[in-house]
Amino acid sequence: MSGNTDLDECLQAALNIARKAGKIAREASFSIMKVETKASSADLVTETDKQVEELILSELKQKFPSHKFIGEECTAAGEDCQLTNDPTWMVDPIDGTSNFVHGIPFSAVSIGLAVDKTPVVGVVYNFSLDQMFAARKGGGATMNGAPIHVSKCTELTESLLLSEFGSNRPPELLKPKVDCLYELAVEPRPVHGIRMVGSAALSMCMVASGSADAYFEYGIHCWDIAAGDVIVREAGGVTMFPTGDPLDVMRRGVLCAGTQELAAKLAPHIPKLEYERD
Ligand code: LIP
Repeated sequence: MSGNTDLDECLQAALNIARKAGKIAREASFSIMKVETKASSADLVTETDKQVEELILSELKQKFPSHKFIGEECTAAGEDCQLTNDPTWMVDPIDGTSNFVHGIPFSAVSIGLAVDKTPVVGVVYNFSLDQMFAARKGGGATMNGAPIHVSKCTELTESLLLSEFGSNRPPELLKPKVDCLYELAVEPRPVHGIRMVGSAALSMCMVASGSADAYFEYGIHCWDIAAGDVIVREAGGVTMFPTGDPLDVMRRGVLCAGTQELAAKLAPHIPKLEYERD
């Protein structure tokens, strides 16, 4: 329980809805898509994003009528995006829409629930690979029902990192990100590697399951990271704002890592950027 919220009931509902939503997205991935752009020419949306979000929100609203809801596509269409202390669901119907559009099987339905502004339930479903990541506060994190754990890596020179440029790329935002990746990758003390996998939610799940050691990104939104936040923490990892400040899901940035030591070594390399809040 978290206050009056039954977290097991919420997790079970999120799992059922994510599976149903993922089936629709997986089937749509084999058809011709109508692709539109949103805030920039690299910020994509398809009919399936909208259809899947409608399904997820209507099912959640029916089951939890007293809760609040934030959805990526409703927000893009002008609906309010406000996080209060009330139980609030944050939904990204297809996180990794560019991958989805280009046929890369690495996109996910992401459903998170926050209470008192902190994520307490998270489900991330890679519907192409049929990988269901899930966690609730105090219950550990799982992938397809089996426990997952972060890596124990504490050294940048032994780490595999994930990051992204994001879809909004004016020179003043892109340049510091490119410079930061250069500094981390260049000899004589390079990291093992830096990958861009195209989905914030799945990047966080890769950290949670130990295949990546840390992930950071600016410009993402609360619906990209709410579910991943609780999954990483329940898998034993740490989450924060990229500067090392406590995580605020509305502040448009995240750094997560398997260990606090690695996060502390990585944070000073990341530029200090501030986006307009969600
Ligand atoms: C995506 C994020 C990704 C980011 C993209 C985009 P979407 O979410 O998961 O990390 O780099 O720009 O925001 O738009 O596919 O749901």
